[in-house]
Amino acid sequence: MIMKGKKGVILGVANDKSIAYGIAKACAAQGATIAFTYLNDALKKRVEPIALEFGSQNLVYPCDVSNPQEIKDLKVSLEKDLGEIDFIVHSIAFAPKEGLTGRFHNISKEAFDIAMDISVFSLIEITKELKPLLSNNSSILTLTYYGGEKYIPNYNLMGVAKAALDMTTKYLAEDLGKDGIRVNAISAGPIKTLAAAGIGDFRFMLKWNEAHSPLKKNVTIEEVGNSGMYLLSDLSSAVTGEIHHVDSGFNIMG
Ligand code: 0WD
Repeated sequence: MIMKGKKGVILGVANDKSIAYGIAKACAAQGATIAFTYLNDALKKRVEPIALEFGSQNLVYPCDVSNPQEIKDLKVSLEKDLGEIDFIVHSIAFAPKEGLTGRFHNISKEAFDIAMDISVFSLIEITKELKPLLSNNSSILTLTYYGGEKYIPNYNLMGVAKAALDMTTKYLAEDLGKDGIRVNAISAGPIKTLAAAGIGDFRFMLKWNEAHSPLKKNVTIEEVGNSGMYLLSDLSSAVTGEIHHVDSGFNIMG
């Protein structure tokens, strides 16, 4: 029971295909207490049964990260219901459709601002608001993708956002290390989820990854979940600022 006694919050479960669900499953199996958030009422109906599955039916809160007040309210709820927490999972990203298809130079400022706000700045804001609750042996985890390191067809605006998220992870890690807070990212290989459905020709991405990775397979949310659990647990107590690839090794290929 590696996570026994650890309490935390997971943001970004949309359904049981979400990467955040895989992380919750791995953490719950190792004894963690997990609070969940949902984006809106439509997703609330999906997240509540998932919370129940992990015995967290009283730990489900709304949080649209584009609304600063909802992040502040989340802090108040977590403080009341959990007190001190040991981990945060940020598994959230969004870009308007125009940012994930077509010619890159046509992206509007409005789309750019939305993608950066929801996919990058939210990690900083959540960290700032929830920091008073974090123990001095805690861990923050976000989810990124290789399209922030190298060109990937159609990933476009989200690639720029992930590059910013990768550096945000590193600057946060340096800043928060002195407070006993580690900050890491998992760079997951492509997985068919709701968010992935928005990316043009995603099926090709899956096939390409499978064919060109050393392990010759795509990754599952269980595999990302297990690696996530490691980064949230004391097993990774000397690891921070890391972009940990869980991608069947795809990123090493030339
Ligand atoms: O191939 C993939 N699926 C990969 C995903 C490969 C590598 C990384 N990732 C990343 C994504 O970019 C994202 O950061 O993993 C993270 C989780 O994505 P996911 O598990 O693939 O997708 P999904 O199950 O859709 O969860 C993302 C959720 C949203 O779902 P929808 O589909 O409704 O956008 O992020 C949440 C929402 O639940 N989200 C928000 N949460 C709070 N406030 C907001 C928001 N404003 N916007 C989206």
